[in-house]
Amino acid sequence: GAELHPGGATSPEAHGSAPHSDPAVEALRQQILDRLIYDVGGTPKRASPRDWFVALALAVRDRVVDRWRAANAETQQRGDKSVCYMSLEFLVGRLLADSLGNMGLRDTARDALAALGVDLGEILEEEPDAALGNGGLGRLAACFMESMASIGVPAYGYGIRYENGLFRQVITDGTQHELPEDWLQLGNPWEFERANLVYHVGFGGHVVAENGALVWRPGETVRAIAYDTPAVGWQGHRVNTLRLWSARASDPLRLDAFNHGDHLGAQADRMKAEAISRVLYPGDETAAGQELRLRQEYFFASASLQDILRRHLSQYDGVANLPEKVAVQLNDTHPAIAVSELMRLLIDRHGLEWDEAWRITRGCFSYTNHTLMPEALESWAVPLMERLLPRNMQIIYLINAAHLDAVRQMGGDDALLRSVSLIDEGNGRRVRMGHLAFVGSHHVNGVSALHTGLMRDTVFADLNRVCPNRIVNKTNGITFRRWLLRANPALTSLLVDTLGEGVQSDPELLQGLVRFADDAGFRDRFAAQRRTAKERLSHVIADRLGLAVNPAAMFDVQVKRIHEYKRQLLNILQTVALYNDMRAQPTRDWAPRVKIFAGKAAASYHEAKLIIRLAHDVARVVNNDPSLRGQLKVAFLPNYNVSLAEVIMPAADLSEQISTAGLEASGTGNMKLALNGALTIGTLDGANVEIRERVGDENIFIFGLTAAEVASQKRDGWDPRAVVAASPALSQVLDAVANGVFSPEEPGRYRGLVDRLLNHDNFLVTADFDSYCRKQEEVSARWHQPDRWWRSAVLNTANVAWFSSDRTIREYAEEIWNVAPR
Ligand code: T68
Repeated sequence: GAELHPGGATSPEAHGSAPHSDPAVEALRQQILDRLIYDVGGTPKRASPRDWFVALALAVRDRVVDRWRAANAETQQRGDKSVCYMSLEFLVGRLLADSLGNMGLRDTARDALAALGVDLGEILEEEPDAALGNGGLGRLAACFMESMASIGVPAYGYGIRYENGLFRQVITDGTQHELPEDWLQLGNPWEFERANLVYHVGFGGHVVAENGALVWRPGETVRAIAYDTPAVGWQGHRVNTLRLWSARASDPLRLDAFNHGDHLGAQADRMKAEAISRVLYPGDETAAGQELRLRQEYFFASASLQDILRRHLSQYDGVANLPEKVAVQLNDTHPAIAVSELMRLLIDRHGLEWDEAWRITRGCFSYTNHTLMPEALESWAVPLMERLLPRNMQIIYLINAAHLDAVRQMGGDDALLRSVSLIDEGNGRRVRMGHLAFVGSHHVNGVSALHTGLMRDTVFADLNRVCPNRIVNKTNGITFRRWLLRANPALTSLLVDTLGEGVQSDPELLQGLVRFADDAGFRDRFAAQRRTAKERLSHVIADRLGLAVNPAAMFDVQVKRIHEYKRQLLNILQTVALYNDMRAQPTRDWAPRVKIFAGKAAASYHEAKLIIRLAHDVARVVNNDPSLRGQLKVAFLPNYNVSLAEVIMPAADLSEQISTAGLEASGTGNMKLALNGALTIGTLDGANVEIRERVGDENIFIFGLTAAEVASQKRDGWDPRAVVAASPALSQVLDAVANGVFSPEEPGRYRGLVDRLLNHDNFLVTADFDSYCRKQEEVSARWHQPDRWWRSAVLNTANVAWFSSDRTIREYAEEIWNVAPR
């Protein structure tokens, strides 16, 4: 029936079952057909694009599983040490293109589907994004999983299988609305439910003394069920496991209540238990302050540690050698409760003495810090911890007592003791999770050189004195397989033609491009490949926004979570200034620009949501002003996620990395953009500093206050009003915004926003404004000299190989985990 063909990916005549002449293609074609018929329950004639997606994914998964079993068997048999990467977020995105690419099956799959009358490109679009993360922290975990498999580090990723990932962002009249993300609605072909891998996680209740030992009697028990997804490395050499926990109630139903007619009440306990894995906490850089969040953290930390101990004891006689066999990385403090939980399991369940348990615990853990912003440093109220996790709270007190004793032995005074204590006595009593993670780990790392330095000098300065040499730097990286080879096939083919196939496996070969930077012919080819990507993005902008943009214009891109410290506002204000200038001098030879924004704001973050609104209000005015003759366009693309990023990164000419110096721990979008040939305009913040070192000062646009200058300006006090008064351009921009030029239907909409800038300006937007605008003029001038522009672009791609997450993982493996990649 024609009505069963809504997607139209297939043409009914083309389901020929004639064998393909290439045996590899034929084998896959047959496998896809089998999966379609026996697993999806479809027929080629009636299959929807979604059905084909599932059939292909299952066919690919079969092949992955063979490698997976082999890798696990080998690790077990050799007794190799493995890494357990504990993270509340894994922002993996889509998996089909990644698996095909890493398994070397892309062309085979394309041909096998073509033989079935189906277009691979269309099928790839059927896969929903696994949006199990907020932003950089979650995406980093996903890149690390891919790199660990690629370079042969045996690893498990441990996290939560959220039924609803990060919310779907819908913009109506410039306002963000959050809708639930339902990625599992149609099932998930990648995962295996492990019904036999179930652990019990307790909450509440009491600690009682029994036969001289303390025993925790939880008031409530939730079951954690494992779902495994294979993480395929480059060329399929190794396949690791992403193990995500789903929460199930111990008693699904109170049958007596149900039979008495209380149908909802009978399920209340179940709803409460299962809420743990219902939604990803959509907070970015803000403390949660929510009991459910703490339940999530403990739930996955406990289940993961029970799993690690079970696996270890199935192979070894005891736990004494655990640190030689397992390295547990805490991705931020979200899993930090694992420190006291491992102590609890070792002492209460496995009968160890305190000192031995502590030796093992500290031998296993290491902790990555991703932010120094005070409001983002996690802490939990002591009364909440006592109620929800009474035994863990006791253990935390004991850890703290030993820790403070040691500090006293070193001659620490009261101020030092207060500052390094796991309990903050200043704001009610709260457990400092960063301190717990720090004290319980053998290494603590920052994610860029600048950030690590600031850790040592500011937030962790006292702990660093007490535990010297524990803090190390591990500058972030990205997987080039996804962010170059897959996202940018056009540029990749040019790189392969120029540098050879090897560049796909060894990013250091990108260095070979340096000598082509002065080759005009090569620069033209480089620009031409990027033009392909820009046309693709132009289509997306036209489709989603109904906005026509000129692919020959400079694509000026800022894509990331919306946050005041990331200063999308600075970018928007500069856009307004440029708009004013263009209107004042309509005949000048302006560098045509498309300002592209994308990003989500936390649902309760009013200031961030207002910034989204302002971007839309400015876009409406600018995009509809005929006097600009199309020289400036503003596009805010809704619902930024990994797959949208894969379209944007290859198409950007200018990468905006303009956070207040000292506040962006690293950034990873900056690396993706530079790798694809965008020039960066940025502050000396996070990894921008290291990008500059590699691409060279003349190929990056640095502006603004340094982290040290920001700190001293804040310390000395400053007056944003004086700064504004001294800048005619900024005064004009702020007047326009404050007086409703962009919001005539509600002239006061941005009064508060402008007042905040004039009175506080916590993120130094006004302080950096003039310096930013001057730098943007340099950017425009460079754009007018295409030879120079494309030379710089080529040198960006050529010089950022170091930001491969393979490099980052090798450093972790050698300096923190003590595991040998194979
Ligand atoms: C990011 N952090 C950093 N946090 O902001 C970024 N936070 O500089 C860095 O490159 C990246 O981590 C990787 O190191 C985040 O993304 C969160 O998403 C987050 C989520 C929940 C609570 C707090």
